[in-house]
Amino acid sequence: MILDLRRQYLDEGFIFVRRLLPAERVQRLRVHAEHVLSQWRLGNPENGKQGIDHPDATVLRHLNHPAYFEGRRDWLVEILEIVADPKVLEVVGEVFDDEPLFRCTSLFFNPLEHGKDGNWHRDCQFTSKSEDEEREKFAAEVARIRNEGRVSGMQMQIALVPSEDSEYVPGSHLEWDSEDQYFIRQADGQKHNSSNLMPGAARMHQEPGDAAAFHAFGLHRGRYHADKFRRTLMLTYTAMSAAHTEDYFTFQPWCLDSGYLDDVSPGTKKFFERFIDAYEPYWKRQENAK
Ligand SMILES: O=C(O)CCC(=O)C(=O)O
Ligand SMILES: [Fe+2]
Repeated sequence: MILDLRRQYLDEGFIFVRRLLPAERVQRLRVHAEHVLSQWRLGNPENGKQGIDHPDATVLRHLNHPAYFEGRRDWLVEILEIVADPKVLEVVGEVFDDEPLFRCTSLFFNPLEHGKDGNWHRDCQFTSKSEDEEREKFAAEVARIRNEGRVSGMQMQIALVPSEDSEYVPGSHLEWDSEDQYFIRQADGQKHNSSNLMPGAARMHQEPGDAAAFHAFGLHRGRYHADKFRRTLMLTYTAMSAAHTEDYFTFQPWCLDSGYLDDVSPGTKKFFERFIDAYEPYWKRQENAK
C-alpha cells in the first residue's frame, strides 16, 4: 500500500492518508494548537509582535518554539513527538525513498475577520526573484523527479478539525501552467489569482487526523474565511539528499537551547539532532553576523 503512495506522489504530486493520526492524538494537538495560537496573538516570541493586530492573519509558523510552552514542557514534547512520529515519518520516508529532514511546523487557521478564497500559487514563485529563476527551479525539480524518481520535499497537512479548505491541481508539479492556469496565477499583476475556475483543481475533504500531503511546486491554494473554522497543522519535510534551504523556515536556533530535546523519545531525539546538524552552522553564522 505504502509503495503506491510514492508512485502516486511522483505522478500526481499529492497523496491522502486517511486517519494518519488517531483521534486522541488529534484531540491533544488541538489543545496545543489553541494554546500556541492564543499566545501568538498576544506576542509572537520570534519578534514580539502581537498577532491580534492582524485579525485577518491565517498562518503562524514554528509551533515548536519553546517560548510557547513555559510551564508546559510536556506539551512541547508531544508536538516534537508528532513531527518525528514513526507513522508520519514512514509515509514521508517512503515517498522520498530517502531520509526525511525536518523543515518546519505551521498552523493554518481561519481569520477572525473577513475572508478570502486564497491565491493560486506555486511555492517556488515566492523564493525566486524572477520568473526565469522560478522556471529554472521548477525544471530542476521536474528533472529530479523524472530522472531519479525522487522528490525533494513534502508539505503534510493534518486537519485538526474537518476541513475542505485546501485545493491542489494533481500533476501540476510536473507541468508548467497551461495558458488558462497561468492567466489565473499570474496575469494582470495576479489580480485573478483567487479565481474559482482553476482548470484541474481538486478540493481535499479532510476529517480530523487525515493527512493531505503535496508537492508545493504544484498549483495549490488554501481558503480562509472567518465563518469557516479552520485548524490545520502543517509539517514540512525535505529529503536528506535534496538541497538544504537556509531561510526563515529553517531558522530555528532555539533547538540549541539547553534541554530542548530533554524527555523526547530516542527516535525523536535522533530526528531533531539530524536537523540541528544540518542547520546549526547557518544559525551560528546568523548569530555572528548580528
Ligand atoms: O492554506 C493552505 O492549505 C495552503 C498553504 C500554502 O499554500 C502554503 O503553505 O504555501
Ligand atoms: Fe503554498
